[in-house]
Amino acid sequence: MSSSNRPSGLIANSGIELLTWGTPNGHKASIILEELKEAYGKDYVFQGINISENIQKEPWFTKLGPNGRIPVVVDHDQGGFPVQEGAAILAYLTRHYDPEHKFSFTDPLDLSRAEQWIAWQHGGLGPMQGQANHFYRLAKERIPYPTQRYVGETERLYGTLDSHLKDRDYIVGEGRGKYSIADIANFSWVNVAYFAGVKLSDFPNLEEWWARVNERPAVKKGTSVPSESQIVNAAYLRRLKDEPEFKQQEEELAELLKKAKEQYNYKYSSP
Ligand SMILES: N[C@@H](CCC(=O)N[C@@H](CS)C(=O)NCC(=O)O)C(=O)O
Repeated sequence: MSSSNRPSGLIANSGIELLTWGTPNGHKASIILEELKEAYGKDYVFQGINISENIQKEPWFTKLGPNGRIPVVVDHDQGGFPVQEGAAILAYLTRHYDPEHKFSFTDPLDLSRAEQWIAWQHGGLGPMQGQANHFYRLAKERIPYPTQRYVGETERLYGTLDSHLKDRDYIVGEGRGKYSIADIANFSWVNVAYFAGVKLSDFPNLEEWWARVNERPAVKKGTSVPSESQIVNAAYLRRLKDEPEFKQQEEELAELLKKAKEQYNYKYSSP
C-alpha cells in the first residue's frame, strides 16, 4: 500500500509503516520487510518520501527521524515507536519480528560477526560510495581529486568484501554462511556499484554473491519499493545495452575517472 499524494504524516495506525525512497539505504529497510513478509506473513505499509522534494526535512518527518533522512520505520504496535538509520532498522525488525532467526543470529560470535560487517557498511562502504557517487556523477562540476579518492576508496572496500567472500556464499554464519541482515546491509550498496563508477565485474566473488542475493524474490520486491529503481546494477546494465546516448555519457564519465586516477597516480590496493 502506498500514498500517491505528497506525504504529510503517518497513514497507518497498526503494524509497521516504512517511510522510504528508492536508494541503497532505503532498500535495506524494504528488503528486510519483504523477507519478513515472505517468511512470516508480516505485512507493512510504505510511503514514498521523494528526497529531491525535501519531504524528509519537514517537521512531521523529523519528529520521527531527527536526522531528516530516509529510511524511517514506525512500529504502530509499539505505541508508534520510530526507528531511523538502516542498521538500527535491521536490528529492530529482526529482534522483534524474526522469532526463528531466519535472517539474524543468536550465537554471540556470529552476532558479533554480523555487527562488524554491518558497522563496516555504515562507517565505510555507505559513506565512501555515497561520496564516490556524488563526485563521479552528481556534483555540478567534475573535480578529479575527490573523484579518484572516493571511487578508489570504494574499490578498496569492495576488495575487502571480495576477499572475505572467497570461500563463502554469505557474509556470516557457519560453513559457507547464512543469508542475513549483514548481507542485506551490504548488498544494498553493492547493488548500485556501476552507478558510482565501480565495475562490479572486477570483483568476481562479490559479483557472484551479488547475483545470489539479487535472485531472491524478496530482494527483487524490496528493491522496487517505493517504485522500480533505475540506478541498481541490473537496470544500469540494461540501459547501457539499450540506450546509445546513455552508453556514450557513461563512457565519458569512465574516461574522466581514468584520467583523474592517472593524474594522482592512483594504485589499487586492498588487503
Ligand atoms: N546512515 C543512514 C543514511 C541515510 C541517508 O543518507 N539517506 C539518504 C538516502 S540514501 C537521504 O535520505 N538523503 C536525503 C537527504 O540527505 O536529505 C542510513 O544508513 O540509514
